[in-house]
Amino acid sequence: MTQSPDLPALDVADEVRDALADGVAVVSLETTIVVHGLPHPQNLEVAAQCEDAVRAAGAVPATIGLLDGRVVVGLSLAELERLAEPERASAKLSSRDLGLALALGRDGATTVAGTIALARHAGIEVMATGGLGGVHRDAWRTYDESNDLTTLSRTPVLVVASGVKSILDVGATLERLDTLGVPVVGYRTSRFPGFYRADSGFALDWSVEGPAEAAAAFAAHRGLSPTGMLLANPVAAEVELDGDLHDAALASALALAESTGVTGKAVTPILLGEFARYSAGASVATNRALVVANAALAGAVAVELAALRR
Ligand code: PSU
Ligand code: MN
Repeated sequence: MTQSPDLPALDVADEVRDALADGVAVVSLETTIVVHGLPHPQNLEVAAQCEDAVRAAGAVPATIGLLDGRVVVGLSLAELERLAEPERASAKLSSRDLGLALALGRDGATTVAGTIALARHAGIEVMATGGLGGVHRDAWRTYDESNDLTTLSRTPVLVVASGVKSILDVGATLERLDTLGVPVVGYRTSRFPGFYRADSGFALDWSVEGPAEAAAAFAAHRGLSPTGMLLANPVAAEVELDGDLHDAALASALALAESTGVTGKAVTPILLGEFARYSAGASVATNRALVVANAALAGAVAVELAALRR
């Protein structure tokens, strides 16, 4: 096989490389949630719990980020801790930023878009996260729509997420995914999950009842389309954020973003931070639980996908 001379060298951890060579299931994990999405030290605890959940399902975790001028696929927890050090000021890297950050030797955490772009190069077909980026509420004016959507539309990776956060325009996000040809499949639900809440208020056309069905759906989709797929896994009822608390925290976060006038990639971290502050950490507890559950589900689906290939 001839490789493009411009294809960046990926620093793939031995365990991940062996798994890929042997057809063992691998799940990629993003790092923006660790570096820019969750407060310290819960961020590192969650990262470790996600890796454990992937392993418990029988798959190998591959946490992705740029560290010391290398694209690392399979960061160790020690490396992840370094990446998250505040002094390092690791950048938030979407797919368009990867080449620049690599060439200029920057450190960076990858978003869903950045992670799936690199996962695809590494040959990893499943990724887990908390929430997908989406269309922001004022996108009609700001054009602020996450690159997660367009990158998912041209990257054949299955993303497991609990929908998108209510800080976004959920309906517009679903419409954009439709336009982009990305299937959205509920996991044991016909309602689109609302991240902190199990039901965002929007219905889904498709649902699957287990990991084997999810794997079969993605395998069939991939044979017919170049896009990725979103497997939408609702947060468990026991850890859902209270409905009234959710609505009040949302109002406060939106007001803060409006009054500070932030734009671009700083918007999502500001909204998430205010949500956590307002809910006195309740939103962080919910966030933790759902991310780990998504890693477990991604592991189970990756195992089924690996079995289909054999
Ligand atoms: N949604 C969350 N938590 C997060 C993110 C999204 O609930 O941490 C992160 C993810 O890494 C996602 C990124 O890919 O934010 C989207 O950022 P932007 O809207 O700037 O594309
Ligand atoms: Mn944006």
